[in-house]
This record gives sequence, structure tokens and C-alpha cells, in this order.
Amino acid sequence: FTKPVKPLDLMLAVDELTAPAAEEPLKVLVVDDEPEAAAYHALLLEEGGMSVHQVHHPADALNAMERFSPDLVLVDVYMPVCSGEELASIIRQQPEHLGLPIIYLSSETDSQKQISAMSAGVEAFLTKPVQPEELVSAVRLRAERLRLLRSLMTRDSMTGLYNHSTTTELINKNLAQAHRDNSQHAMAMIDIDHFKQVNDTHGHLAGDQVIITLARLLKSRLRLSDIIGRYGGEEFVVLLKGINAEKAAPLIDSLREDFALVDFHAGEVRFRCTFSAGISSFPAQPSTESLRLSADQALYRAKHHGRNQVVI
Ligand code: GH3
Ligand code: MG
Ligand code: MG
Ligand code: MG
Repeated sequence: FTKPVKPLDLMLAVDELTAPAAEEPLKVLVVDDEPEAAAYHALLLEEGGMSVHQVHHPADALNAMERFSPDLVLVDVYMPVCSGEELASIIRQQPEHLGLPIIYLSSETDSQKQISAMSAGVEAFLTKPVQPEELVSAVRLRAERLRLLRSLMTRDSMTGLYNHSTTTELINKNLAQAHRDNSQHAMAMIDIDHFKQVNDTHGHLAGDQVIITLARLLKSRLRLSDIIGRYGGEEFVVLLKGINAEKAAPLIDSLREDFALVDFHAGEVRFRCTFSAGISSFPAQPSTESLRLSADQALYRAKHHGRNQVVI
């Protein structure tokens, strides 16, 4: 759980931190009434490094989209019951799939029919049989563009952490799940101490470096499943999943100790920084709002009692 990190490591590889999450393969939903065709195209995309889910009935597509959350949908045009065009218009009417790229893949070669099919708002029309490289590159280009767009909308560009609204949304979702399976979570509100003074003394760029370094520390030391958000300027919120406040406090405290040892540089001047944190836990606090309020009150006590400490 607590990988030891040498303070110096935190200063490196900031690019890695701010790059959009590239770990997960691009996800493609293939909708084709012919199982062989679906399997063949899925195979090509998988060979291109993507993760693919296939459905053979258009009626199953929406359900699959919900569960699989694809970065792109590849749709056959001629299918019984519901054509690819009809499916595309249904997808386009759903706000949660706004911007999701759809590509048609069909044996239709009549350009007039292709143009009319594209009016549902799809990105491209590929004709069967498709060149494997053409399929893979057409899909990758558009799926990556969506990934980038999503990342711009949900993440803070300076640190790569979730932005305020996404953090809240994700915590809400996790609490709803925690209510169902009786799990416990802890929340930590983390705020850099005397940060205004850091800016005033060492300049805004040095201040930015402090924020980026703390973000990197949180990312490298917490679990992948934990939710880490930049809540405001120099304020971070973490949802530590599956542990209570008594377990979360020493964990955050060890981060506090390590952060306090990082040497920052502003020209020739070296300086150090600390943070304070307040911890609350679910289900004692049953909502995002009460978790936040309780963690905020604990943070206030930490500040009031001299900063550079973690308080429950
Ligand atoms: P406290 O110990 O009580 O938290 O004091 P503080 O000075 O950290 O708190 P305060 O809220 O007064 O100041 C926060 C400062 O953070 C003010 C703001 O200019 C600065 N800040 C906010 N966002 C950024 C940023 O992205 N970069 C830099 N360099 N500074 C920022
Ligand atoms: Mg068909
Ligand atoms: Mg502060
Ligand atoms: Mg603050």
C-alpha cells in the first residue's frame, strides 16, 4: 500500500503525470448481425491493441454501451429489426453519448446511400471488405480523439488529476455503490500550508511546481482505485476506498512526512512546504456533502493547531 518514494523521484517525470491516462486500451463496440463479420473485425481491432466487445442484435447495443463504455462504436448498416442508421440516431439522442464516435462498416458502395446514412451524425463510412490497416487507423484516430476530449473535460490540465466536478461526481457514484454493498471509505481533504506566502516569496511558477509535486506524490502512493481530485487551487480531495478514518489517517500522515522533505527550487533558493489534512469517513458521514463538511472541519482544526498535521 505504501510504496516508499524518495523525495527526489517526485520531481521527475512530471510529463508522465500530466499525460492523459493511457494505461487502458481503447475500447470499441462492434455491432453486426453477422457473427463472423463481427468476430473478424473484432480480431483486427484486437490485433491493433484495442479491447473489443461484440453484439449481434442492435437491441443489445445500448445495454452493452452502458456496461462497456466504449470509446467508439462500429456499426453495420444493414441489420434486421433496426438498421445501423436507426441505431446511430438513437445513440445520438442520448446526452451521455454525446461526442461518442460512430463508424459505419457496410457493403453499401452507393455513395448517395452512404451520404444519406451519414446524416445520422456518424463520423465515417467504411466499406466491406475493409483493409485491416484502414479499419484500425480510422478507429484509433477517432477513439483517441474522444479520449483526449474526455480527459480535457474531466481532468485538471496542470496536474492531470480529476477536476472539481468530476471528483464530486465520482465520489457520489462510489457512495451509492458503498450504500449497496455496505463498504466503508475515507475522505481526506488536503490543503498546502501558507501557500500564498510560497507564491509571494518564491513566485507563481515555484508554487505551481509544489502543486504538481503534491499531485504526483498522491498519484504514486495511493491505490489506482482511489479517487484523487484537485478540488481547488492548492486543495486536494481523496476518496480512500475500503478503509476507515483510523486506517486512512496514518497513511495520509506518511505522505505528509514525505512531502515535508521534498526540496523545491526557485532559482538559487531552496525551500520546503507542508500540508495539512482533515479526514472523515463513510458511513459515519453518509453523503458526499457531509463527508466533505466533516473533512473540512477536521482540516480547519489541523490548521488551527499549527498546520503540518493530519486530523480526524
Ligand atoms: P493556509 O495555510 O491557511 O492554507 O494558507 P494559504 O496561504 O495556503 O491559503 P490561502 O487560501 O490564503 O491561499 C491559497 C493561495 O493559493 C492563493 C492563490 O493565489 C494560490 N493558488 C491557487 N491556485 C494556484 C495555482 O494554480 N498556482 C499557484 N502558484 N498558486 C495558486
Ligand atoms: Mg448486416
Ligand atoms: Mg492553503
Ligand atoms: Mg486553501
